[in-house]
Amino acid sequence: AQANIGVVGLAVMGSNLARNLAHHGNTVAVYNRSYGRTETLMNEHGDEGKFIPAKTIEEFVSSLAKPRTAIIMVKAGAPTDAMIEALADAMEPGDIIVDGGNSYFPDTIRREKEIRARGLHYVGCGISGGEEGALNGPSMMPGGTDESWKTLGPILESIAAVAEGEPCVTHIGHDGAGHFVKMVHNGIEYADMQLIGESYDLLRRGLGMSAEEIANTFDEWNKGDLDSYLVEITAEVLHHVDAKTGKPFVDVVVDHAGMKGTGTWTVQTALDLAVPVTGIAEAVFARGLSSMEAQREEVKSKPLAGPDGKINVEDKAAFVEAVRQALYASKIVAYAQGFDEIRAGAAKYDWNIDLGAVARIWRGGCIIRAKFLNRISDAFDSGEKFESLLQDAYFKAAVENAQDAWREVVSTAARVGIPVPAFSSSLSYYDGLRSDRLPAALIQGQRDFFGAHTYGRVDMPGTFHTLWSGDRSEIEE
Ligand code: NBP
Repeated sequence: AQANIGVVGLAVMGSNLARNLAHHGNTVAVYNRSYGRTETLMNEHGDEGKFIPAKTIEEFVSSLAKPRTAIIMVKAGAPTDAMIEALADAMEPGDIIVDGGNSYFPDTIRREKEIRARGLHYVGCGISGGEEGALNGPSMMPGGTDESWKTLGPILESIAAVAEGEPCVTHIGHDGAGHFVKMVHNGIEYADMQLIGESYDLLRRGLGMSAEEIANTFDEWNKGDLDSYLVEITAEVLHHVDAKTGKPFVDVVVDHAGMKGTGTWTVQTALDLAVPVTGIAEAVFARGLSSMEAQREEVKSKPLAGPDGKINVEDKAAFVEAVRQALYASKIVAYAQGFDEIRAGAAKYDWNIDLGAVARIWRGGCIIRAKFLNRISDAFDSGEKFESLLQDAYFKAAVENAQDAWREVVSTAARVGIPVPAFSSSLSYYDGLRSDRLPAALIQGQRDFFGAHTYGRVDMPGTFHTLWSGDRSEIEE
């Protein structure tokens, strides 16, 4: 029997994806650079479905039915390039190469062009959900040609997570669109995690609640508007007790947050597109600050003065509720910003991206899956016209209702000295958007003064410059 799909790279992600494909009736050709991994997969899981193991790339390609479709799940960067090259050499025009790794979307755009020139299809496909998702149903964001989607779509739909009866996969757009959207997904994930972290800090350091009490609070929050995978696992992490010391697990973990680059890419790309993704940027910077070991060590020996972080409130429960509301409002802003970035990327790279569909495929399988994504897809699908998600009736009301609590939390945090960069930058963004006049007018004046950069006037069309070093009369450019 010939395989209808192949997987190249059988480390944790690839082998789980191959098993998921086999569980859903696909015949899966499998290949790994070192045959040991292929043998392990066959020995441990070979009886779970139909696999065709291959020792060489040529054997792998010849076991695939046409159009041959292969998903690459190897280390990002040079290994991915090497496998693409090997597959393209062995395949024929019309065949489909899928990169399921976390590739940087400009690389995907470049590779797609090169592979297309050789008559093959190249699909950059973002896959979210980690190991568990790969095995039991990820959320997938494929790019590539419409023609490749005809073959690949049904295969991916067979293994995707299902949310409200719909598979969590859609054809995002051409060339790098899928990896672009996956990148922004990860950026939003950074913001969401940072916001949850700030909430925890306010409750733990600020209110003096125990890890267990906060775990219970997150369990409660997970039943309402904040119902999401990240809030759920936050509660689990906080409930967990370290077996070695009997202390809360969170207290024995070194407080340096790691990162692999997708958050940084999201912010770099947003800077290029001039889209203010402040929540995501602050989340990336906060991870950076946490890992500035030398500076933080220096402060331990030579403290920088400030308040002690204790929040003294009479009604603790009311403050906990205020934090919940601040978290929800800030989260709405972070998602609104993420979707702004997707919209701007689509405009720049000429992708036709259905934002409602993006929200729908994020409802299951992926790390940012959350009930609230239904609200986002409803907003985009409603046909209502808005530039910012914050103008959608539901989100507008949600943020307006939460804003007193949000302001209270941000000002309290500033007063007692607890850092809330994502909460406060999201609030500033909201106020920036609300402002009738911004100090950008003054900045235009400064720019015109030192660099003759010109400015527009509020009362007439045109471009103007003031002769600052002359008689200060105004000239029209
Ligand atoms: P790794 O990223 O750890 O890569 C290991 C695989 O790459 C092995 O199959 C290895 O083959 C292969 N490989 C390497 Br390394 N260099 C190679 C080369 N020059 N030629 C051919 N194969 C090579 O695996 P992973 O954690 O399963 O992730 C796979 C992809 O999925 C990555 O791009 C990752 O970013 C992405 N991803 C991971 C997650 C996650 O939760 N882990 C989630 C979403 C996406 P060998 O066995 O012969 O060494």
